[in-house]
Amino acid sequence: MIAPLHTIVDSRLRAAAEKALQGERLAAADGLALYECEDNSLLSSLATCSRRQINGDKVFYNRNFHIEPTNICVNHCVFCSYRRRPGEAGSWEYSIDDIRDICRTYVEQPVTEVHIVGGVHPARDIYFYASLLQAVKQLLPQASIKAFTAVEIDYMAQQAGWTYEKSLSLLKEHGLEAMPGGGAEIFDETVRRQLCPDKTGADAWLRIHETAHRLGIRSNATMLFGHIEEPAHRISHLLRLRELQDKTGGFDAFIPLKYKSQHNRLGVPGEVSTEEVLRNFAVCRLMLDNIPHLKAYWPMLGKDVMQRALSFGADDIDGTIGDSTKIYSMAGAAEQHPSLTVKELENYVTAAGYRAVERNTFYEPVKR
Ligand code: V47
Ligand code: SF4
Repeated sequence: MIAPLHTIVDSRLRAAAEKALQGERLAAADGLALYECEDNSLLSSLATCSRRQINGDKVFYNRNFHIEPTNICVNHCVFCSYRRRPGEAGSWEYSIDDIRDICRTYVEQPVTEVHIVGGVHPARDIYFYASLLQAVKQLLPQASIKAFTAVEIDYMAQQAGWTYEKSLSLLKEHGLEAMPGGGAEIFDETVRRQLCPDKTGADAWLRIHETAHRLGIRSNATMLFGHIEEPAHRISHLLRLRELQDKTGGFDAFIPLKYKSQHNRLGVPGEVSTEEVLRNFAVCRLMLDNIPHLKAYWPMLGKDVMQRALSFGADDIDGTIGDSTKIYSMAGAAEQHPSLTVKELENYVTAAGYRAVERNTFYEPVKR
Protein backbone atom coordinates (compact mmCIF):
# COMPACT_ATOMS: atom_id res chain seq x y z
CA MET A 1 0.00 0.00 0.00
CA ILE A 2 1.57 3.31 -1.08
CA ALA A 3 1.10 6.49 0.97
CA PRO A 4 -0.70 9.25 -1.03
CA LEU A 5 1.93 10.81 -3.26
CA HIS A 6 1.04 14.39 -2.27
CA THR A 7 2.39 13.60 1.22
CA ILE A 8 5.91 13.22 -0.27
CA VAL A 9 7.55 16.54 0.56
CA ASP A 10 10.57 16.34 -1.76
CA SER A 11 9.33 17.37 -5.21
CA ARG A 12 12.04 15.40 -7.10
CA LEU A 13 11.15 12.25 -5.22
CA ARG A 14 7.43 12.84 -5.76
CA ALA A 15 7.99 13.27 -9.51
CA ALA A 16 10.06 10.05 -9.65
CA ALA A 17 7.40 8.13 -7.69
CA GLU A 18 4.63 9.40 -9.98
CA LYS A 19 6.54 8.34 -13.07
CA ALA A 20 7.31 4.93 -11.58
CA LEU A 21 3.66 4.31 -10.73
CA GLN A 22 2.57 5.31 -14.22
CA GLY A 23 5.11 2.96 -15.76
CA GLU A 24 7.03 5.85 -17.32
CA ARG A 25 10.75 5.47 -17.95
CA LEU A 26 12.86 7.07 -15.22
CA ALA A 27 15.65 9.55 -16.00
CA ALA A 28 19.00 9.87 -14.21
CA ALA A 29 17.61 12.64 -11.95
CA ASP A 30 14.76 10.33 -10.87
CA GLY A 31 17.22 7.61 -9.98
CA LEU A 32 19.30 10.01 -7.91
CA ALA A 33 16.19 11.22 -6.05
CA LEU A 34 15.31 7.58 -5.29
CA TYR A 35 18.84 6.89 -3.97
CA GLU A 36 18.47 9.90 -1.65
CA CYS A 37 15.12 8.67 -0.34
CA GLU A 38 15.37 7.48 3.25
CA ASP A 39 11.89 6.00 3.30
CA ASN A 40 12.56 2.37 2.42
CA SER A 41 8.87 1.49 2.74
CA LEU A 42 8.09 3.85 -0.16
CA LEU A 43 10.90 2.31 -2.25
CA SER A 44 9.66 -1.18 -1.39
CA SER A 45 6.12 -0.31 -2.53
CA LEU A 46 7.27 1.26 -5.80
CA ALA A 47 9.62 -1.62 -6.64
CA THR A 48 6.93 -4.16 -5.74
CA CYS A 49 4.40 -2.50 -8.10
CA SER A 50 6.99 -2.67 -10.86
CA ARG A 51 8.02 -6.29 -10.22
CA ARG A 52 4.37 -7.38 -10.08
CA GLN A 53 3.78 -5.89 -13.51
CA ILE A 54 6.77 -7.77 -14.90
CA ASN A 55 6.75 -11.04 -12.94
CA GLY A 56 3.42 -11.23 -11.09
CA ASP A 57 3.83 -13.19 -7.85
CA LYS A 58 6.56 -15.48 -9.23
CA VAL A 59 10.00 -15.88 -7.72
CA PHE A 60 12.40 -18.01 -9.75
CA TYR A 61 15.09 -20.43 -8.63
CA ASN A 62 17.11 -23.16 -10.33
CA ARG A 63 19.08 -26.33 -9.60
CA ASN A 64 22.65 -25.35 -10.33
CA PHE A 65 26.25 -25.63 -9.33
CA HIS A 66 29.41 -23.65 -10.06
CA ILE A 67 32.77 -24.66 -11.48
CA GLU A 68 35.61 -22.22 -10.75
CA PRO A 69 38.37 -23.62 -13.02
CA THR A 70 41.14 -21.49 -11.49
CA ASN A 71 41.78 -18.54 -9.19
CA ILE A 72 45.06 -17.69 -10.91
CA CYS A 73 44.56 -14.40 -12.70
CA VAL A 74 46.51 -11.93 -14.83
CA ASN A 75 44.45 -9.02 -13.46
CA HIS A 76 44.88 -7.18 -10.17
CA CYS A 77 41.43 -5.97 -9.10
CA VAL A 78 41.90 -4.37 -5.67
CA PHE A 79 38.52 -5.62 -4.39
CA CYS A 80 39.29 -9.26 -5.22
CA SER A 81 39.89 -11.69 -2.36
CA TYR A 82 40.04 -14.70 -4.63
CA ARG A 83 42.96 -14.13 -7.00
CA ARG A 84 46.29 -15.88 -6.43
CA ARG A 85 49.59 -15.91 -8.33
CA PRO A 86 50.72 -19.16 -10.01
CA GLY A 87 52.10 -21.50 -7.34
CA GLU A 88 50.96 -19.27 -4.45
CA ALA A 89 49.40 -20.97 -1.41
CA GLY A 90 45.64 -21.21 -1.89
CA SER A 91 45.80 -21.21 -5.71
CA TRP A 92 44.17 -23.88 -7.84
CA GLU A 93 44.01 -24.74 -11.54
CA TYR A 94 41.76 -27.64 -12.49
CA SER A 95 42.61 -29.81 -15.46
CA ILE A 96 39.86 -31.00 -17.79
CA ASP A 97 40.01 -34.35 -15.95
CA ASP A 98 39.49 -32.56 -12.60
CA ILE A 99 36.46 -30.83 -14.13
CA ARG A 100 35.12 -34.16 -15.41
CA ASP A 101 35.44 -35.52 -11.84
CA ILE A 102 33.42 -32.56 -10.48
CA CYS A 103 30.71 -33.12 -13.12
CA ARG A 104 30.53 -36.86 -12.37
CA THR A 105 29.38 -36.03 -8.82
CA TYR A 106 26.28 -34.36 -10.35
CA VAL A 107 25.40 -37.00 -12.96
CA GLU A 108 22.62 -38.49 -10.82
CA GLN A 109 21.24 -35.07 -9.79
CA PRO A 110 18.59 -33.10 -11.70
CA VAL A 111 20.72 -29.97 -12.21
CA THR A 112 19.67 -27.73 -15.10
CA GLU A 113 22.58 -25.28 -15.12
CA VAL A 114 26.35 -25.30 -14.72
CA HIS A 115 27.79 -21.84 -13.95
CA ILE A 116 31.48 -21.55 -14.88
CA VAL A 117 33.54 -18.50 -13.87
CA GLY A 118 37.16 -18.20 -12.81
CA GLY A 119 40.29 -16.10 -12.92
CA VAL A 120 42.00 -15.15 -16.18
CA HIS A 121 44.75 -17.77 -16.31
CA PRO A 122 47.80 -16.56 -18.28
CA ALA A 123 48.52 -19.94 -19.89
CA ARG A 124 45.08 -21.17 -20.91
CA ASP A 125 43.75 -20.50 -24.35
CA ILE A 126 40.40 -20.61 -26.08
CA TYR A 127 40.91 -24.25 -27.15
CA PHE A 128 41.32 -25.27 -23.49
CA TYR A 129 38.00 -23.57 -22.66
CA ALA A 130 36.30 -25.11 -25.70
CA SER A 131 37.42 -28.57 -24.54
CA LEU A 132 36.23 -27.76 -21.02
CA LEU A 133 32.76 -26.91 -22.34
CA GLN A 134 32.68 -30.09 -24.40
CA ALA A 135 33.67 -32.21 -21.38
CA VAL A 136 30.92 -30.70 -19.22
CA LYS A 137 28.29 -31.11 -21.92
CA GLN A 138 29.30 -34.74 -22.51
CA LEU A 139 28.72 -35.66 -18.87
CA LEU A 140 25.70 -33.41 -18.20
CA PRO A 141 23.86 -33.12 -21.52
CA GLN A 142 20.60 -32.08 -19.82
CA ALA A 143 22.18 -29.01 -18.17
CA SER A 144 22.73 -25.63 -19.83
CA ILE A 145 26.16 -24.09 -19.58
CA LYS A 146 26.34 -20.45 -18.49
CA ALA A 147 30.03 -19.67 -18.65
CA PHE A 148 32.79 -17.07 -18.72
CA THR A 149 32.55 -13.39 -17.91
CA ALA A 150 33.27 -10.85 -20.63
CA VAL A 151 36.69 -10.43 -18.97
CA GLU A 152 37.58 -14.07 -19.59
CA ILE A 153 36.23 -13.91 -23.16
CA ASP A 154 38.25 -10.74 -23.82
CA TYR A 155 41.48 -12.49 -22.81
CA MET A 156 40.71 -15.60 -24.89
CA ALA A 157 40.00 -13.43 -27.95
CA GLN A 158 43.10 -11.24 -27.53
CA GLN A 159 45.39 -14.19 -27.00
CA ALA A 160 44.02 -15.94 -30.11
CA GLY A 161 44.09 -12.71 -32.13
CA TRP A 162 40.44 -13.29 -32.97
CA THR A 163 37.37 -11.06 -33.00
CA TYR A 164 34.81 -11.40 -30.21
CA GLU A 165 32.42 -12.82 -32.79
CA LYS A 166 34.78 -15.59 -33.88
CA SER A 167 35.71 -16.40 -30.25
CA LEU A 168 32.14 -16.55 -29.01
CA SER A 169 31.06 -18.58 -32.06
CA LEU A 170 33.68 -21.25 -31.31
CA LEU A 171 32.60 -21.40 -27.65
CA LYS A 172 28.96 -21.62 -28.71
CA GLU A 173 29.75 -24.54 -31.04
CA HIS A 174 31.29 -26.33 -28.05
CA GLY A 175 28.32 -25.85 -25.71
CA LEU A 176 28.24 -22.26 -24.42
CA GLU A 177 24.56 -21.28 -24.11
CA ALA A 178 24.59 -18.23 -21.85
CA MET A 179 27.02 -15.88 -20.13
CA PRO A 180 27.09 -14.74 -16.50
CA GLY A 181 27.11 -11.05 -15.65
CA GLY A 182 30.44 -10.69 -13.85
CA GLY A 183 33.26 -8.30 -14.66
CA ALA A 184 30.99 -5.27 -15.11
CA GLU A 185 31.94 -3.80 -11.69
CA ILE A 186 31.29 -0.07 -12.21
CA PHE A 187 31.52 1.27 -15.76
CA ASP A 188 32.61 4.82 -14.81
CA GLU A 189 36.24 5.14 -16.00
CA THR A 190 37.65 7.03 -12.99
CA VAL A 191 36.20 4.56 -10.48
CA ARG A 192 37.09 1.59 -12.68
CA ARG A 193 40.72 2.72 -12.93
CA GLN A 194 40.96 2.65 -9.14
CA LEU A 195 39.16 -0.69 -8.72
CA CYS A 196 40.51 -2.77 -11.56
CA PRO A 197 43.12 -0.86 -13.57
CA ASP A 198 44.18 -3.67 -15.89
CA LYS A 199 40.85 -5.36 -16.52
CA THR A 200 38.64 -5.21 -19.62
CA GLY A 201 37.14 -1.70 -19.88
CA ALA A 202 33.48 -0.79 -19.86
CA ASP A 203 33.21 -0.32 -23.65
CA ALA A 204 34.70 -3.75 -24.35
CA TRP A 205 32.50 -5.40 -21.66
CA LEU A 206 29.41 -3.96 -23.36
CA ARG A 207 30.66 -4.86 -26.87
CA ILE A 208 31.23 -8.48 -25.85
CA HIS A 209 27.70 -8.80 -24.44
CA GLU A 210 26.28 -7.08 -27.53
CA THR A 211 28.13 -9.58 -29.75
CA ALA A 212 26.94 -12.50 -27.62
CA HIS A 213 23.33 -11.32 -27.91
CA ARG A 214 23.68 -11.03 -31.68
CA LEU A 215 24.89 -14.64 -31.79
CA GLY A 216 21.91 -15.82 -29.71
CA ILE A 217 23.85 -16.20 -26.46
CA ARG A 218 21.77 -14.68 -23.69
CA SER A 219 23.51 -13.09 -20.72
CA ASN A 220 23.27 -11.43 -17.33
CA ALA A 221 24.72 -8.17 -16.04
CA THR A 222 26.06 -7.19 -12.62
CA MET A 223 27.07 -4.06 -10.71
CA LEU A 224 29.57 -4.17 -7.85
CA PHE A 225 28.38 -1.55 -5.35
CA GLY A 226 29.09 -0.36 -1.82
CA HIS A 227 32.81 0.53 -2.13
CA ILE A 228 34.13 3.89 -3.42
CA GLU A 229 31.38 4.67 -5.93
CA GLU A 230 28.82 7.49 -5.64
CA PRO A 231 25.10 7.18 -6.50
CA ALA A 232 25.75 8.98 -9.81
CA HIS A 233 28.18 6.22 -10.83
CA ARG A 234 25.56 3.56 -10.11
CA ILE A 235 22.98 5.46 -12.15
CA SER A 236 25.25 5.88 -15.17
CA HIS A 237 26.08 2.14 -14.96
CA LEU A 238 22.39 1.24 -15.00
CA LEU A 239 21.68 3.61 -17.89
CA ARG A 240 24.43 2.09 -20.06
CA LEU A 241 22.92 -1.36 -19.47
CA ARG A 242 19.41 -0.10 -20.18
CA GLU A 243 20.63 1.45 -23.44
CA LEU A 244 22.23 -1.80 -24.61
CA GLN A 245 19.16 -3.77 -23.60
CA ASP A 246 16.98 -1.44 -25.72
CA LYS A 247 19.18 -2.38 -28.65
CA THR A 248 19.54 -6.16 -28.17
CA GLY A 249 17.02 -7.44 -25.58
CA GLY A 250 19.62 -10.09 -24.70
CA PHE A 251 19.97 -9.57 -20.94
CA ASP A 252 17.85 -11.92 -18.82
CA ALA A 253 18.82 -10.82 -15.32
CA PHE A 254 20.61 -8.09 -13.41
CA ILE A 255 22.50 -8.90 -10.21
CA PRO A 256 23.59 -6.17 -7.81
CA LEU A 257 26.71 -7.51 -6.06
CA LYS A 258 27.43 -6.03 -2.64
CA TYR A 259 31.14 -5.40 -2.08
CA LYS A 260 32.50 -7.77 0.59
CA SER A 261 35.47 -6.28 2.37
CA GLN A 262 37.63 -9.04 3.83
CA HIS A 263 41.02 -10.25 2.59
CA ASN A 264 41.51 -7.75 -0.22
CA ARG A 265 43.53 -4.59 -0.88
CA LEU A 266 40.76 -2.04 -1.44
CA GLY A 267 40.89 -0.93 2.17
CA VAL A 268 37.30 0.33 2.44
CA PRO A 269 36.39 -0.15 6.08
CA GLY A 270 33.14 -2.02 6.64
CA GLU A 271 30.32 -2.71 4.23
CA VAL A 272 27.12 -0.88 3.31
CA SER A 273 24.11 -1.47 5.56
CA THR A 274 21.28 -3.86 4.75
CA GLU A 275 18.99 -0.84 4.34
CA GLU A 276 21.30 0.50 1.63
CA VAL A 277 21.43 -2.93 -0.07
CA LEU A 278 17.62 -3.01 -0.17
CA ARG A 279 17.36 0.60 -1.37
CA ASN A 280 19.74 -0.31 -4.19
CA PHE A 281 17.59 -3.31 -5.17
CA ALA A 282 14.56 -1.06 -5.45
CA VAL A 283 16.33 1.61 -7.51
CA CYS A 284 17.78 -1.03 -9.86
CA ARG A 285 14.31 -2.57 -10.37
CA LEU A 286 12.83 0.85 -11.16
CA MET A 287 15.62 2.09 -13.47
CA LEU A 288 16.09 -1.15 -15.42
CA ASP A 289 12.56 -1.28 -16.81
CA ASN A 290 13.65 -3.47 -19.73
CA ILE A 291 15.63 -6.23 -17.96
CA PRO A 292 13.03 -8.76 -16.85
CA HIS A 293 14.72 -10.34 -13.82
CA LEU A 294 16.44 -8.97 -10.72
CA LYS A 295 18.48 -11.55 -8.85
CA ALA A 296 19.12 -11.64 -5.08
CA TYR A 297 22.28 -13.75 -5.03
CA TRP A 298 22.13 -15.36 -1.59
CA PRO A 299 25.74 -16.71 -1.29
CA MET A 300 26.82 -13.05 -1.22
CA LEU A 301 23.82 -11.40 0.53
CA GLY A 302 23.05 -14.11 3.08
CA LYS A 303 19.69 -15.88 3.15
CA ASP A 304 17.82 -13.37 5.31
CA VAL A 305 18.73 -10.36 3.17
CA MET A 306 17.93 -12.42 0.05
CA GLN A 307 14.45 -12.96 1.43
CA ARG A 308 14.00 -9.27 2.32
CA ALA A 309 15.12 -8.31 -1.20
CA LEU A 310 11.95 -10.02 -2.49
CA SER A 311 10.06 -7.02 -1.07
CA PHE A 312 12.37 -4.62 -2.95
CA GLY A 313 11.87 -5.85 -6.52
CA ALA A 314 13.90 -9.08 -6.64
CA ASP A 315 12.18 -12.01 -8.40
CA ASP A 316 15.09 -14.49 -8.66
CA ILE A 317 17.04 -16.17 -5.87
CA ASP A 318 19.58 -18.06 -7.98
CA GLY A 319 19.82 -21.72 -7.03
CA THR A 320 20.88 -24.66 -4.94
CA ILE A 321 24.65 -24.00 -5.51
CA GLY A 322 25.74 -27.15 -3.60
CA ASP A 323 28.75 -25.52 -1.88
CA SER A 324 30.51 -25.07 -5.21
CA THR A 325 31.64 -21.41 -5.16
CA LYS A 326 34.40 -19.71 -3.19
CA ILE A 327 34.40 -16.12 -4.57
CA TYR A 328 32.27 -14.73 -1.75
CA SER A 329 33.32 -16.97 1.11
CA MET A 330 36.94 -15.90 0.45
CA ALA A 331 35.80 -12.25 0.75
CA GLY A 332 34.18 -12.85 4.14
CA ALA A 333 30.55 -13.72 3.28
CA ALA A 334 28.58 -15.29 6.13
CA GLU A 335 27.78 -18.24 3.86
CA GLN A 336 31.07 -20.12 4.07
CA HIS A 337 29.67 -23.31 2.47
CA PRO A 338 26.70 -22.07 0.42
CA SER A 339 24.16 -24.81 -0.24
CA LEU A 340 20.33 -24.89 -0.16
CA THR A 341 17.85 -27.62 -0.96
CA VAL A 342 14.91 -26.99 -3.28
CA LYS A 343 12.59 -27.22 -0.28
CA GLU A 344 14.57 -24.56 1.58
CA LEU A 345 14.62 -22.23 -1.45
CA GLU A 346 10.86 -22.67 -1.88
CA ASN A 347 10.25 -22.00 1.82
CA TYR A 348 12.07 -18.65 1.66
CA VAL A 349 9.83 -17.66 -1.24
CA THR A 350 6.48 -18.78 0.16
CA ALA A 351 7.22 -17.31 3.60
CA ALA A 352 7.71 -13.94 1.84
CA GLY A 353 4.26 -14.28 0.20
CA TYR A 354 5.37 -15.21 -3.30
CA ARG A 355 5.06 -18.27 -5.55
CA ALA A 356 8.22 -20.31 -6.14
CA VAL A 357 8.87 -21.38 -9.73
CA GLU A 358 11.72 -23.65 -10.74
CA ARG A 359 13.23 -22.25 -13.94
CA ASN A 360 15.84 -23.30 -16.48
CA THR A 361 18.64 -20.97 -17.60
CA PHE A 362 16.23 -19.16 -19.93
CA TYR A 363 13.54 -18.57 -17.28
CA GLU A 364 11.23 -21.22 -18.69
CA PRO A 365 9.40 -23.18 -15.96
CA VAL A 366 10.80 -26.67 -15.37
CA LYS A 367 8.16 -29.39 -15.30
CA ARG A 368 9.00 -32.50 -13.26
O1 V47 B 1 32.85 -9.56 -11.41
C1 V47 B 1 34.70 -10.25 -6.73
C2 V47 B 1 32.48 -9.99 -7.89
C3 V47 B 1 31.98 -11.13 -9.77
C4 V47 B 1 34.20 -9.40 -4.77
O2 V47 B 1 25.37 -14.11 -13.80
C5 V47 B 1 33.05 -9.44 -5.57
O3 V47 B 1 24.08 -15.25 -12.47
C6 V47 B 1 31.83 -8.53 -3.85
O4 V47 B 1 29.96 -13.13 -12.24
N1 V47 B 1 32.90 -8.45 -3.05
C7 V47 B 1 31.93 -12.51 -10.41
N2 V47 B 1 31.86 -9.01 -5.13
C8 V47 B 1 30.64 -13.23 -10.00
C9 V47 B 1 29.64 -13.32 -11.10
C10 V47 B 1 28.24 -13.72 -10.77
C11 V47 B 1 27.85 -13.93 -9.47
C12 V47 B 1 26.54 -14.36 -9.23
C13 V47 B 1 25.65 -14.58 -10.25
C14 V47 B 1 26.06 -14.34 -11.55
C15 V47 B 1 25.11 -14.58 -12.68
C16 V47 B 1 27.36 -13.90 -11.82
O5 V47 B 1 32.22 -11.28 -8.38
C17 V47 B 1 33.07 -10.19 -10.20
C18 V47 B 1 33.04 -9.19 -9.06
O6 V47 B 1 32.11 -8.17 -9.32
N3 V47 B 1 33.40 -9.94 -6.76
N4 V47 B 1 35.21 -9.93 -5.50
C19 V47 B 1 34.10 -8.87 -3.46
N5 V47 B 1 35.16 -8.77 -2.65
FE1 SF4 C 1 40.90 -11.64 -11.63
FE2 SF4 C 1 38.24 -11.58 -11.48
FE3 SF4 C 1 39.74 -11.27 -9.26
FE4 SF4 C 1 39.70 -9.33 -11.09
S1 SF4 C 1 37.91 -10.05 -9.89
S2 SF4 C 1 41.55 -10.17 -10.09
S3 SF4 C 1 39.52 -10.48 -13.01
S4 SF4 C 1 39.62 -13.11 -10.52
